Amino acid sequence: MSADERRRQEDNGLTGSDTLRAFQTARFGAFIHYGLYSIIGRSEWAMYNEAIPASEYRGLVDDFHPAASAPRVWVSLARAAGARYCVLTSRHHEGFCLWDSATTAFTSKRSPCRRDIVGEYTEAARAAGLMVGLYYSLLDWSDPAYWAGPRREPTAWRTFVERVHAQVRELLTSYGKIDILWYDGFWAHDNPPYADALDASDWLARELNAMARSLQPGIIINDRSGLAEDFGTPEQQVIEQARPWEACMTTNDNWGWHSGDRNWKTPRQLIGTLVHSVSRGGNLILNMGPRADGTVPTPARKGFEAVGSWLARNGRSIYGCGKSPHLMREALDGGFFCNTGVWTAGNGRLYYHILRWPGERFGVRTDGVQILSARSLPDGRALDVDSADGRTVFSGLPRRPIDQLDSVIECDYMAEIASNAG
Ligand code: FHN
Repeated sequence: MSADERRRQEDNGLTGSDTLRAFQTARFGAFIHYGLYSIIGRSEWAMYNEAIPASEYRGLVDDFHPAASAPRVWVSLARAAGARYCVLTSRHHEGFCLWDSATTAFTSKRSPCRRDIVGEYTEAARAAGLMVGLYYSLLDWSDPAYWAGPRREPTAWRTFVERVHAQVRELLTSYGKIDILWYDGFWAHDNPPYADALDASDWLARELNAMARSLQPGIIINDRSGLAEDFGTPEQQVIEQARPWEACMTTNDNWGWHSGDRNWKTPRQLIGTLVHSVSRGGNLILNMGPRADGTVPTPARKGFEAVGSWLARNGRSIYGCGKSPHLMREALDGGFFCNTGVWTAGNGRLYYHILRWPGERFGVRTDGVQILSARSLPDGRALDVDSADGRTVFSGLPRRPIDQLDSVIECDYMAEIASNAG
């Protein structure tokens, strides 16, 4: 990474390794929850929620037939949505491995389709120029040692954890450069998900992550192995953290395919969540839960495409942007209850995201900055600006919204030197 690029990122408040900066610059990713549970079609928790015995659940392997193009379709949808990275569930809580693991026969490669889905996915993602992420569930409902736990069956637990380490090693040595390791499921079975029975030492997480970093020096790791590592992962809500973070969100109410779940988020909700995440200095990873054959449900696909067409017009107000160091209050007030909009900041500019159309002229509090000039995106049409003493009035806007979902005003500004007269 060039010194200029580094300096520009520092100006944008980005810190850490090159991958962490690229992750923060990317701001938007796609999550893919796919496994045997997609065959049942009652979410990724069907095995647990329906108390399906592992022996019976294994039978689903015979029905595992993803369409030949499935991983490429997921990746191209992520790309069309404007996502800059993606994360696939290589193994979810059911324990089924979507790669050619030598540690178990419970894999896609040993299923009738004989396919290495992780291999196909990482190849497609890299070819599409996306950062490559792998989700890995530490817990495994198909293994009795997980249910027994380390206190009752210490020997079986050790073998269980050894296999976890061996599988992570396979994922990080067989598929080229992996940028993001997204752990999940580090809790004990008896009171998921608020596990206090297990901690990082039960998973030998320190050793595991040291191994991951030695195998993949540029990798970034999330906070779900019992250790904080590189970034936080608030789930299903936008919660700001004082370090790099990424909100993870479903497109309906489930991560894995659920044929009865029609509670699809609207494009406005999806873009609103993205903008709110960035206005508070975080990322958003949006999930798709493909069906058994790997196809993506139409409402989810349309949601991703709507975000993509909005980003195609307004991307520079998101990529490389974050929280305004000046206009924090707006960001704080900006929750879903903001009156007109929220600010993002980056690349030396401020971006006002109008989420509720105010009409041809409106004001906004701008303590600490003076807006020098402004234009609407994507057409670059100049707007009239009157900015002084912490108040900015924009005028010359059209009567109707420029964009139904989020109209962006790009601003050049000057930070006012706080006078210590007060
Ligand atoms: O139990 C999982 C769930 O199935 C899904 O994978 C989410 C994604 O962040 N994580 C866990 C719930 O916190």
